[in-house]
Amino acid sequence: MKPDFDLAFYLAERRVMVNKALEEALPESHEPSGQVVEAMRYSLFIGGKRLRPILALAGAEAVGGQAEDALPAAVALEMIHTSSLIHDDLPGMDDDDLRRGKPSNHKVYGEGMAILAGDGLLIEGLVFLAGISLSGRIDPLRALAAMDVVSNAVGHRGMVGGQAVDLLSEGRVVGEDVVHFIHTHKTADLIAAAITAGGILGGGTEEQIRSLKIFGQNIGLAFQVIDDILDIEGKTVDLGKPAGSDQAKGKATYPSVVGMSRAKETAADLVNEAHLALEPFGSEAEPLRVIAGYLLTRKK
Ligand code: GRG
Repeated sequence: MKPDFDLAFYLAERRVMVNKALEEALPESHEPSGQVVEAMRYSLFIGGKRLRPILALAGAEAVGGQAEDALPAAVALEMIHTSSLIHDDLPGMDDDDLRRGKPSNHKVYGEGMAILAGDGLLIEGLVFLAGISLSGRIDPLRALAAMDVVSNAVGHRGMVGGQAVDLLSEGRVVGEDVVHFIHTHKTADLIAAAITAGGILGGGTEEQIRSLKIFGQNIGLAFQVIDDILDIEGKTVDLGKPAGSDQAKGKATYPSVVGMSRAKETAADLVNEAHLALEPFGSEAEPLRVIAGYLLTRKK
């Protein structure tokens, strides 16, 4: 690790960049439909670590590109991620009242408007991805490839599929293979897509993009395993969502299937694998290396 790399400073600076781009991307609306935009903005701006957009920017930098090359994709990723959080909290899904430390979207705007806010953010994310091709700044084939990577990670081959198996597994005894499937698709696919899309938009070679994908799949899975661990060992005030809710709902998680100590070992092994994937990269990939290490110690 570069001794002078300050992760807290890097993350804070990147959050400012992402939040400014999000504010420009989704301003308040005074149209008759303004309330759905208000609901979209509510969940987008009440908090959030901005992990996926920051990873996209870091992916572009890792291959020698500019963070700005990946900024519209970063905006899209945060919108899509936030849409999934809104839908995840709905009574028909996880039925959670708290998200990002504030009442869930449907608790403020009602179920119908929350469904629309999620739909609106999902589609707006795709609008931003399509806009990359149209901007003329990026090679259109690379822009299309980034859109392909992200949209595949969100649909039934990715997040939607993982969430479906998550729902089907609630209250049932399942094996490690099923939890692995859920976590890979519900969470890791979008995280891997963020880093891969960043690499594509930053001008990475095929080999670099392949390595970034492996890195992303490993830290994405580690992220969800740690999320499971934090649900047991973390505090609601840090998490911004109710601690202990996985157990209360009979969710399939790593600690429930392999035990807490193996879950922790698994997370550490995955982060090691992720670091190995970055071996061919130089100091440009330092932010990704340091973020991977930070995931193991995060409290929220
Ligand atoms: C495509 C709209 C849409 C829905 C797909 C509801 C659903 C189907 C999927 C839910 C996926 C989901 C919520 C997975 C959990 C991923 C996860 C660990 C979220 C928490 O991410 P953090 O900690 O949250 O990065 P912040 O708030 O910091 O952004």
